[in-house]
Amino acid sequence: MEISALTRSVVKSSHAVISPDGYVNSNVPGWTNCTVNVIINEQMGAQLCQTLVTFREGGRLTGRTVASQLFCYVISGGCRATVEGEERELGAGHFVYVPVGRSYQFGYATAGTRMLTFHKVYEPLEGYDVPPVIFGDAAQVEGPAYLDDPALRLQVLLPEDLSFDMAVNIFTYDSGGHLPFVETHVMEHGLLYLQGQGIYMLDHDWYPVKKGDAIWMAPYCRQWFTAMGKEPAVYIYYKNVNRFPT
Ligand code: UGY
Ligand code: MN
Repeated sequence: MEISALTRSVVKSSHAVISPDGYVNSNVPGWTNCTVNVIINEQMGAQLCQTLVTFREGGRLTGRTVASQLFCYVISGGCRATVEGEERELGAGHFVYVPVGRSYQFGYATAGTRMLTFHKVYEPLEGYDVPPVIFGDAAQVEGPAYLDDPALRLQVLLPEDLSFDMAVNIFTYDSGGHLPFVETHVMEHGLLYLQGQGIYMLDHDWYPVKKGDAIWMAPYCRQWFTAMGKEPAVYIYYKNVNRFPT
């Protein structure tokens, strides 16, 4: 029999690794007939929120963004998104950016559809409008080599425009590919593995990680990753960007 007192999850002040074995569901008003796992949020010291939503038959997310903007990415399955009256069918790899002050609804999902969400309080920038609603498909986003290393490819899903204060990128590492140096930076990350496996170093603790795992990295958490195994390792991650350091 498996020992139920074991987990790979770790929560520290500078980082967290959350493996799915510890999930406990949350009820979110307006989000019905679905399982919601709040994986990262301010309770652990983060300044972003990251959730994983699994739709049941008739599942629906309905609401209006207020202080926080919302980024949704369909991991598997499909659903219909309506943002401020604009309607789109979404499949795996499709994403939607919902700026502040917009109504949204996600519904008509096939049972078992899984969606990742990132939420961040929007910081306006003088001279810039609030960004528009964006619908996209990761398969259509180019993935050039990262820092000239052909083993690493980076897809930037949101426009690199100062009106945005968050970025969401997909990072693909061929097996054996690794970050070229230990990053130490002011930006925060929330991250979910979409494929593969490898070893993440977070503040000099070493973690085996794989598809389904999530990571939170606080500002200045030292970070390095190498991919292992037979297929590329792929993660999607959030980063706060483009604002004056206070
Ligand atoms: O954008 C980044 O900071 C990225 N290179 N960090 C990471 O993957 N841990
Ligand atoms: Mn980084």
